[in-house]
Amino acid sequence: MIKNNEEHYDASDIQVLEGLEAVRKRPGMYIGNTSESGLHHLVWEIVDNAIDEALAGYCDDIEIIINKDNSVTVKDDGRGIPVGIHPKTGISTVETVYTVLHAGGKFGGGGYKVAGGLHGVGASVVNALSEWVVVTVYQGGKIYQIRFENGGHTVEPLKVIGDCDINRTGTTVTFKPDNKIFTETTVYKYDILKTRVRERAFLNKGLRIILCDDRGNEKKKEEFVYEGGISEYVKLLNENKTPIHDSIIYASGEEDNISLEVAFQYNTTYNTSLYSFTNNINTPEGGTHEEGVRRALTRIINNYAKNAKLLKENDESLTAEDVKEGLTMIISCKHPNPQFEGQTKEKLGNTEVRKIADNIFSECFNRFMLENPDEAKIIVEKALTASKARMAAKKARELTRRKSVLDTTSLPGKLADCHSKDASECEIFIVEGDSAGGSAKSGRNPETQAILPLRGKILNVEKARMDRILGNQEIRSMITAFGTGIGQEFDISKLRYHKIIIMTDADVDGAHIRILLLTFFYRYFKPLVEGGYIYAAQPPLYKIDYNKTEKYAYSDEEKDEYLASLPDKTKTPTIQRYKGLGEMDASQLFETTMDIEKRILKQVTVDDAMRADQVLSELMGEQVEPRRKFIEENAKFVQNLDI
Ligand code: 1YM
Repeated sequence: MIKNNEEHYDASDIQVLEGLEAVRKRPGMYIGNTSESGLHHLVWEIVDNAIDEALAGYCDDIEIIINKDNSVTVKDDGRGIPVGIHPKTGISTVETVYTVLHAGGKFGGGGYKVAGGLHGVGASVVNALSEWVVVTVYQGGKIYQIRFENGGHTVEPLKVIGDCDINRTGTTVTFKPDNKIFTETTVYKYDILKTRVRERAFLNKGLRIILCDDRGNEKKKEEFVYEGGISEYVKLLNENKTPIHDSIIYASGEEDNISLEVAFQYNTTYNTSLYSFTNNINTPEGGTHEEGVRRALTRIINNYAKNAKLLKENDESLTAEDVKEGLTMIISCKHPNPQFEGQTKEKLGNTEVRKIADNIFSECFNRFMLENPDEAKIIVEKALTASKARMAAKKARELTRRKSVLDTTSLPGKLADCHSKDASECEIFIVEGDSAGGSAKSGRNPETQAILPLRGKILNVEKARMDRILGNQEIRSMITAFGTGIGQEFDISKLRYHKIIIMTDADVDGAHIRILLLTFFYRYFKPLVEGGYIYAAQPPLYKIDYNKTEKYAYSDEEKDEYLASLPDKTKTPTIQRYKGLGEMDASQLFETTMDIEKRILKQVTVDDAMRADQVLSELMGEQVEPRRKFIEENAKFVQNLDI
């Protein structure tokens, strides 16, 4: 009954393979890239099919196993992918789902559902990019299996391989990513999978996902299930912050088949951690679900403030900016037909959602405010304080602008600027300390390299508002030197250097200054971080003199390797450990750390904005304990600059 590809190789099969071949030719179009994130993307495509089955109400448990050979197994206890012949393709539905591009749930025509990602195209994409895939289906008391190899070629068509309990149903998929496609790495990282697994468990209240790592001697196994859903997520995000009220406020509802859930709580910080999702997919650029909720949040807090006379008749209304200070919020929307917009398709575009989100959220939040006057007052007062600070910052900005401190025409005195005006070839070194700054100034290539020395530690922007930040001299120097302006005036086209290079000592203090700078850049110059303009210089840790040759080592391993490679140790090498940049003279500093030909630069990247936000608020925020833990664990030189 089930068609065997090898026996009946016809035109439609050729078409099928051409489809998968297209995926192999341009994998980036389907999974973003073929580096680490693309590799992990494969797992989500399979897991999301299982989650869809859970959302449809047929599946409770999902298990993900990283196997010893770095293949991944995903199991669910849903209905099992249909095994019958598909009317359009004439082959089993399982095989169709795994070999026909753009198949997925939709092609059944059965008004499919709330999946995100590739909307069911995923299975065939994973198959196309795998060395082999085995799909097992438990259905009607039988166990079916099919095997694909070498980018989606069916080598063993679907057949019954045994019997099972009639009540047992589900799908098990194992795939091994093809190392001809994933040339950079085929090794799965437990922590990357864990973050996303946990996120999906939060977003789907009650869903149980088990994650196992069968590699290594000690097997790992964790279970993720959150009966409290996104409210528990907010609780976790605020774990290292100090909430200003007890409740995690929760709103939910459904209108026209579109459902919305919101959970939030305010904390004492000045930052906003707002994450929105549509069909379990993160929408970092926001969209109509976010707009609706923000609009309602601002309106309700304003109305409450006016009614309670916390805001006087003639007072300026609270703005959306004011009510988001210290806000931790998750918005999760489920939509049968989401339209994603924007350059990276990370913004929800459906216009009808704005009103629906506003309605659902305002009804629930209004009720909360009326029923909990104590908490309502705390929330309003937080927004009022933010509003006052905003006005003070505006004044400070106007004042400083008049004094032309933020005016790019008068550069800070400490800046040794470069001659070139072509930003694309210009770089600025932000240097710790005046003495290293001096060496850098005399050692640099003045044509393209500018030096800005910083005195001492810069302000921790995580713990200060805009008005104080603008009052800080070191920060003002940077803003002026960069040329872009800050806040609403930010204009990336005015950036004066396409490389902003942090150059600090290779010690704990240096690491601290670097993280202070990164926090500042991330919070106030995010486009510079996202655009890849921020770098960290890597000065050497050791100078080794041996037999009249000098060698610089940038890590302990490199030093040890070099020492081990020395042929004759009758001569003793002299090892100098550099404690600070200031120990190098101008030419050494240039040669080891600044010379375009020889230096090592690390570009600062943000793979995961949400994690970066968490790490920064943990590290730089109010609570001391997480910071102490981090410094203890990272007291050496922080090697990995991905924040
Ligand atoms: C470990 C991966 O793929 N589970 C899964 C997939 C499907 C179904 C159940 C399913 C869906 C439907 C009906 C339906 C899929 N089916 C299809 C298609 N787990 C995993 N579990 N019956 C079963 O959507 O109507 C695509 S995915 F297209 F065949 F319906």
